[in-house]
Amino acid sequence: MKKISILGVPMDLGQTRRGVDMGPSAIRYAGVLNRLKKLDYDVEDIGDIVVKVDNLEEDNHTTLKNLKAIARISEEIAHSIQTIIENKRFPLLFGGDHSIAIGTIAGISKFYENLGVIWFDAHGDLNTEETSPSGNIHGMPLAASMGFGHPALTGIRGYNPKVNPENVVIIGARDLDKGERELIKSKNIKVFTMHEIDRLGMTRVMEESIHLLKKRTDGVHLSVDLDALDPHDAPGVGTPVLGGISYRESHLAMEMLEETKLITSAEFVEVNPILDERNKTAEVAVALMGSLFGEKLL
Ligand code: 4U7
Ligand code: MN
Ligand code: MN
Ligand code: MN
Repeated sequence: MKKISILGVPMDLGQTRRGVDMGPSAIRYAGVLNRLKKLDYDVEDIGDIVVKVDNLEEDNHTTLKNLKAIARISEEIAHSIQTIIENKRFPLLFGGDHSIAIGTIAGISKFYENLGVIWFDAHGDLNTEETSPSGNIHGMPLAASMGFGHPALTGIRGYNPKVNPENVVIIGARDLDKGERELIKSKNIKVFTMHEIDRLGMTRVMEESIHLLKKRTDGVHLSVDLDALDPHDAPGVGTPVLGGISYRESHLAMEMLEETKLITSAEFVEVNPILDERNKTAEVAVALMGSLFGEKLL
């Protein structure tokens, strides 16, 4: 695909640290447009989804924070994505917290019989209302996309589930809650934890992930939470966890995905400029996009 549409989602309602809503600006400021144009893509920036909340009415029937607002914005994200794909363009989203993935995947999955998802993250994002220790919806988007969780989140666009657990690969996990571990086991979800990355090396982890998804899926969404990387390389995130994927390993992963042309949509989330060091994390995100879209040294 040679045509890319960029969509920003300045959403911070899925968690409680301020600043992640500035992620899309920080990523643009880090020069993403020129970087992709240099690679000969037809790139259009369609701007940001409006995340406007007049009064955050709390729903007394749930412990989920900002549920109604997130559900509404997810519908809008899904709608915008649908237009991008109908126009035969590659959707590239900038977050915002990871709850945006509920809307992204809801918009994408209608176009595929068997959508695959690669989820780079320190976390599983597999919580539900029952298992979540925090009530923060950014810890739930992968569960919701597979049909587990509150109906207001699983039912975006009126159908459910969006992804089959067999078509999901999580890479970089090192912080999972009890309920997430149980869901991984009961649904047999493929997870390459940091332990596997250390042991097998990123090359084999990516080869296995690609092999698994290639034979089963007709499209693959790439969801990159910048906290998958080690906080040393990506400090500007709300929920950093020590011992993550290195800058080089993450590039290798993007390069291998580029070689296979497997990826049909992508999002880069959880960049928080307020917690960052001189926009470093946004720059890392843009460098990763460079590799994902075919930047070569020679
Ligand atoms: B992110 C957490 F409890 N699991 O649910 C939760 F550790 O999108 C963290 O991956 C979730 O950054 C992190 O609140 C969500 C917590
Ligand atoms: Mn995370
Ligand atoms: Mn995440
Ligand atoms: Mn986070």
